[in-house]
Amino acid sequence: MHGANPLDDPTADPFAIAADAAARIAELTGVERHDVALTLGSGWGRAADLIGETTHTIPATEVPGFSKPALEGHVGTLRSVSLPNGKRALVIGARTHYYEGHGVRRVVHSVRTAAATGATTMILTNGAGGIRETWTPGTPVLISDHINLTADSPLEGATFIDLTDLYSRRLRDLARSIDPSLDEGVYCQFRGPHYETPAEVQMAKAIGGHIVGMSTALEAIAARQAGMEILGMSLITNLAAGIQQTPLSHEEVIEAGRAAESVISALLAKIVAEL
Ligand code: 8IG
Repeated sequence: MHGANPLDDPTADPFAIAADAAARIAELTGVERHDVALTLGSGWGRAADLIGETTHTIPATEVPGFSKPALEGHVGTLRSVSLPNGKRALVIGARTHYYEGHGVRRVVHSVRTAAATGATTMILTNGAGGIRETWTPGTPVLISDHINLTADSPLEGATFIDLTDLYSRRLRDLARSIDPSLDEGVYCQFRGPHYETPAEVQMAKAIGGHIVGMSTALEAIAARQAGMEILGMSLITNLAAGIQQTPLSHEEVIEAGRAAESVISALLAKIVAEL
């Protein structure tokens, strides 16, 4: 798709554009319906190869409303994957982050598109900072709940949506049936793209947060609005600022992701096989 993103027209209907995107995916893949969708954040990319057989790889730029990834370490493709259990997965390697400044409609477009393809389960993964000292870099953690610190929402107008059990207890239990050592915690979505100050990390801890990141919460809200069941998982790639004694670096994050990738991707593949 060249030129302007249709989502940048404020009078456009984001759900109509998601329906267009889903129709385009069906046209390019010949797959009428996807059952589950996965957004693979830093460190989780290998899961795309492990969950099943990729039958189609689509550059995100071919699908209405999607844009090129802003960052190294992020992949700009959508994949249709045939799972061993006969289901179909849509793998989203093209996350738009809130900090890119294109607005929340662009951030949640992949989730709305996944729902429009028929997906009823949304798996949201990310790389994130850990507040609990016992979580060394490379630890995967289930997201039990979130605190949205962006002061924004994908919902527009008087759309009141209940967020109790936003991150499905059933799916968390299923994940723990595969790896009983999985811990869980509350994810705080900060706006970014700067990492937190140590004082902000202490604030997050004081208000009940355990994980700090720059994605996922807004996407989860949109997924709930679409009626999907949500599994959230973070890969702790670093301890949050001030919890670890050394400064944070993007290279460190990429490296921790790379080191943990095969282990956590295999874990995620096992979870997907049980859905
Ligand atoms: I990877 O420590 C990763 N993403 N906000 N803080 C925030 N986002 C992150 C961090 C972190 N690590």
